[in-house]
Amino acid sequence: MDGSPLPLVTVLTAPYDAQRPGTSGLRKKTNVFQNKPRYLQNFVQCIFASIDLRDRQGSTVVVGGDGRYYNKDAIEIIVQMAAANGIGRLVIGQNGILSTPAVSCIIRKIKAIGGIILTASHNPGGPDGDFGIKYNISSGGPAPEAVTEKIFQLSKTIEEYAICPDLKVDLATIGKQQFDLENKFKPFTVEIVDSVEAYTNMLRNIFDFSALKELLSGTDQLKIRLDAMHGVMGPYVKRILCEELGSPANSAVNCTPLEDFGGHHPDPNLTYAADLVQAMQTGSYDFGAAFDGDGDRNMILGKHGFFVNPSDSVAVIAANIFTIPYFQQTGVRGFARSMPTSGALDRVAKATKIALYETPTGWKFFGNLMDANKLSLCGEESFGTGSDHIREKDGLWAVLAWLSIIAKRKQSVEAIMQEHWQKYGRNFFTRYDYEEVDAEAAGKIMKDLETMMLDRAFIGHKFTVCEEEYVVDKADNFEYCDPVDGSISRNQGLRIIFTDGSRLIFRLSGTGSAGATIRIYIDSYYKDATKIFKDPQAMLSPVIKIALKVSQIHERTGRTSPTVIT
Ligand code: VG1
Ligand code: CO
Repeated sequence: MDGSPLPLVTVLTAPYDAQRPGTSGLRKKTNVFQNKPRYLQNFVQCIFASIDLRDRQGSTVVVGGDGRYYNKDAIEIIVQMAAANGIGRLVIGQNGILSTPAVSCIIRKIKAIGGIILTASHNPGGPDGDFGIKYNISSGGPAPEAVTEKIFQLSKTIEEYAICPDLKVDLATIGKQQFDLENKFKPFTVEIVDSVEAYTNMLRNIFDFSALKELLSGTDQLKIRLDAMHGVMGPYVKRILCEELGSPANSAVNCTPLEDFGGHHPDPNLTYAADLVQAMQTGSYDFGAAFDGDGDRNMILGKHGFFVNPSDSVAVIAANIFTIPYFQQTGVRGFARSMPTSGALDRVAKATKIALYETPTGWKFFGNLMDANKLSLCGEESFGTGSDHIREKDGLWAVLAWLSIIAKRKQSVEAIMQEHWQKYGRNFFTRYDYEEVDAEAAGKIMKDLETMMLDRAFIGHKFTVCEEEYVVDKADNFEYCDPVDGSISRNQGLRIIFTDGSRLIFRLSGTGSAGATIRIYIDSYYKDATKIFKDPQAMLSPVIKIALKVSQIHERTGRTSPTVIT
C-alpha cells in the first residue's frame, strides 16, 4: 500500500444483445470475450449491478476459474471492477485456480455474498475454444433464474461500467494484498488462498478418510485410475487422492491443468474420455473416474471399463447412503433428479419412503430445495452428482462416495451395480446429442414436434416398432413450479410418456456456444431378470426409432447419426 490512492474510472459502453446466461453461466467463443470491446466488462458490471448496493458495499466475493485460456486476464479485469463497484474483499484461488465445487464450498464457509467462476465447464478451451462466466449467489449455488434474468435485462441497457484500471494484483502469492482507492475510507483487500485446502477440509468432514486410506493404500489395495483431463481437478486429485489417501502417484493422470485441455473436450463421457475407457479395458484397474474442466462432473467406470450410467450412479449412492458418515449425521431429507435423468433414483426413493423431486435441467433448481432442508442427494444424467454439502454438483465428492460404498461392501463396481438392478429393476437410459445444428433448423424441429405432441389426437397414438407396441399416455412441455418459492419455469423439454412408463424427451441445450445442440433422452424400465443385463442400445432401440421418426431429425438436419451417444 504505497503511493497515492488508485483512481476509479467510469467507462462508457454500449449493450451487446445475447448476454443471456444459459443453463449454467454465459458461454461464448473465447474470442468473443477476448476481442469484442468491453464484452467481458459489460457482463461483469451487470453481475455486480444485480446485487443490491447495500449488500454489495464492503462485501466479500470469491473468484476462481478452471485455468483455461483467458482465465487470468479475465480475473485481473474482474479484480479491477470489483474494487470500483464497492466490493470490500475478494478471495481468489492461487493463480486464479478454483474448481466450481471449491468456489461453492468457500462462498459458504466464509459467508461471501457470491462468487464468480471463469469456466465454460466441459466445453473445449483455448483461443479457438470456449470461455464462460458462472455467477453463484450467497448460498454457494448457481444464480437462480430470477437473478440471471435480472443480469440479462441489465445487459440490454448498460451504458457504463466502473473500473480501477491501475490496480495490479499478484495472483501467485498466497496472502493478503491491500489497495487504497480514491474516495474510499477502507482499503480494498484481495486474499489469495490455496486452491485445494478449504475443499479438502470439507471432504475430510464428510467421508471416513481412514477407511478410504485403507482401501487405497492398504495391503489389498484397490487399483484406481483418475483422469483430470487437463482440467482444474489435477491439483485436487493429487492432493486428496494421492497425498492424503495414499493412492500411488501414477493412479492420477492428465493432472496438469492446460489452457486448452490438451486440445480435447474436458468432458467425462465415453466419447471424450476415450483414453480412460481404453486404459480401464486392459483390466489393470478396479475403479476409474474422469472429471470435466471445472470439476463438477464425474464419470465412474469399473474394471474392464464397466460403465456406470450417471442416472444409476446417483441411485446407487442413494441406496447406500449411510456408508457416508455425513449422512449418518444429517439424515436424509429428500432425493432429486433433473427431469431427463432416468427414474432409477425414484425406485430407491419409493423403497425407502423418501421424497423425490423432479426439477428442470441445471443445478440451480436444486438449491432452493436444499436451503429449505428438503433435499440431501441429487443428480443429473449429464454426469452430475452431489449433495447438500455445497450447492454445486461435485465430481470428486461422487468419486469418494463410490469409494466409500466399495470400502464398505467389498464388492466390485460391476457387482454393486448388478445387485442394484436385481433389487430395484433397471432403468435403461441413453442420450443422443446432435451438436452444432443450425439454430433456426433446430428451433423449427422443436416447434413442429411440440405442435404434433400437443395435438389431442396424439394421446393414445400407437407406435408399432420391432413387433412391440408403444402407446402415448402423456405428452407435454415440461414445466416446473418450485415448491419453495412458487416460481414457475416453462419450456424445460418436450416429453412423451408411454403407457409402459417409457419416456422420450427432446430438449435444446443451453450451454453451447455455436448453433444449437438437440438432445434426445430415452428411459425405459425393466424388472424382468432375463432383461436387466442386456445392452441398453438394444433394449432402447424401439423407442429410439420412435424418436427419430417423430422428429425426422436425420432428414431435417442432414445428419446420419448423433455426435455423441451416452
Ligand atoms: C448441460 C447438462 C446439464 C448441466 C449443464 C451444466 O446443460 O445437460 O444437466 O447441468 O450442462 O453442466 P445443457 O443445457 O447443455 O443440456 V456444467 O458441468 O456446467 O457445468
Ligand atoms: Co462443469
